[in-house]
Amino acid sequence: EKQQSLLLESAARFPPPKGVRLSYGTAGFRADASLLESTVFRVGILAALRSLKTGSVIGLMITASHNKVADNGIKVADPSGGMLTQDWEPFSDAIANAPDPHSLLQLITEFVKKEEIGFEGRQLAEVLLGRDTRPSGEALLEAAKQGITSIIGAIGTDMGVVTTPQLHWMVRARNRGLEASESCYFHQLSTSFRCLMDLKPEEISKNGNDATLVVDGADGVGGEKLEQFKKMLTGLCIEVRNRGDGILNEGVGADYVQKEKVAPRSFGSADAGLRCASLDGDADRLVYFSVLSKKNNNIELVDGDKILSLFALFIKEQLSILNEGEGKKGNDSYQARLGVVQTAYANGASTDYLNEMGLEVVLTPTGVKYLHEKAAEFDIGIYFEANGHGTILFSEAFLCWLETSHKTLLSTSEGSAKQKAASRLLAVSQLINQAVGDALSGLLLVEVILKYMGWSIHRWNELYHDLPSRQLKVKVVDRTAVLTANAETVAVQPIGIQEAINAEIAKYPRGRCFIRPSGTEDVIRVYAEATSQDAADALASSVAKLVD
Ligand code: NG1
Ligand code: ZN
Repeated sequence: EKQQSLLLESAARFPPPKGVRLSYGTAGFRADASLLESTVFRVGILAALRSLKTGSVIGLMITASHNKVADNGIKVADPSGGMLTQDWEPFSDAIANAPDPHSLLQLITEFVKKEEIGFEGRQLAEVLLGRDTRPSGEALLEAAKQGITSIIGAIGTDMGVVTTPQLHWMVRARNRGLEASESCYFHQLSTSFRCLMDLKPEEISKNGNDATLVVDGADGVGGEKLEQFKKMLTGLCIEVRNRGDGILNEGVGADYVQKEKVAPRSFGSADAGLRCASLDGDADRLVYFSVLSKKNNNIELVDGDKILSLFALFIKEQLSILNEGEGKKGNDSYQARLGVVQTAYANGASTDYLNEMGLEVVLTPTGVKYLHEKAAEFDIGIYFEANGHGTILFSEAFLCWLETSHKTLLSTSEGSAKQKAASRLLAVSQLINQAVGDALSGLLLVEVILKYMGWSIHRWNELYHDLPSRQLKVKVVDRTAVLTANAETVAVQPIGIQEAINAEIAKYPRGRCFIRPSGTEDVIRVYAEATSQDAADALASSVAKLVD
């Protein structure tokens, strides 16, 4: 009773915008910030319910990532620190679009019953809240808080301005009984980074790549945090540009750099040859690049696929050091299953390269929620979207084995190659964010591996040569008219469109092309690949015409 009137009363303060339909999409709700108050309020309710249901801390992040500054959005972090379970997405869509407080209350009542959520008001539900640097963030965070507290017994804890991965990390930490503060996050990352730096081969430490890393902060939260964090990092020199003086994501950031393949604002030919990296607006994406000397603004792009390849190479090497000579005995050895997960946007050359390495490569639909889920099936699962979102997941079973054998190695053969390999893998599992893709932790791992290999960014980029590709977006009246299958590589609707696409692909040697509806924007995306840039461009634009 009391609960019902509290919900009705607070919902009345957040009427939904008229004539707008919102959907949870690839990564939570996103729209122009002015449309989002009621949605964010309602997702606050959902988060409180999720916390009651799971008996764990839940996270809410207010961000629109790489989208323009006027947009905003909200993502939910589940108890593990990962994305909200997909089972709850239909409910989130339904409540976001409920026309009035009464229909909202009805949806909630039905759902609470169906999910058997205890509602005595005695349990304590807690939601950690974070936001990026968008000016609309503060008001939206307040709306989310009001949603949370309209469930009796639920509280919202404001973690302030944080990166998306920091918030996910904090949720995971809290649910493991650890302290969830920014300083703990920085401490864990810097300690494991230091450990990996100390474990690099001696002969390499002298001729490695010691030049400064120049980072584009996308004028968002990531640049700010890195500027603060870099003081805690020894052995790595970082210069952060685009730290928030310019407009967020405008001509800057990982999305811009990866899609346009040009240098971001404040980078130019004077930086030619330097090792540079770019974060996105909420610092969950990372790409590297190097400005080419001759033509201004042209870059050599080192994208998520290549970060994935570098990580896979390093992990595979450590695993084979660990397993050396263990094959036949089989007593103490553990055949760790190493797998990599990509989407259809992965450059074909990267998939070939990973296959040649003998790795198991799995393809999933776009969206970290799908990649993460797949990667979690391996002992060590590495996933990356081409756009730079990804991480490495370690299974509990493998970590447990690794810790035990590391202890044994320390007592029997301290300083041996095997002991060092085990230390490195343990440090990687501490450094790389286990909750979600994290540009800051990914950046530190890239840096340490480059040092370990003694590689420059150019040497790294030479791992394989990207096939020329082109991405286009086509504005359509109804993007839901396109339905896909086989990890989005085939369009099954509208009927006949795939045949027409195939006919275009057939005109180009090594041509590959697919279309899919975006989950974050009102567009159909077209991706094409071929042996020359002209061919990739032509293939993309002829398929874009089919969609239009
Ligand atoms: P959509 O709009 O569904 O293509 C985009 C990215 C995803 C993912 C999400 C969430 C591409 C082609 N798509 O999704 O990979 O990062 O945004 O941010 O880059
Ligand atoms: Zn992002």
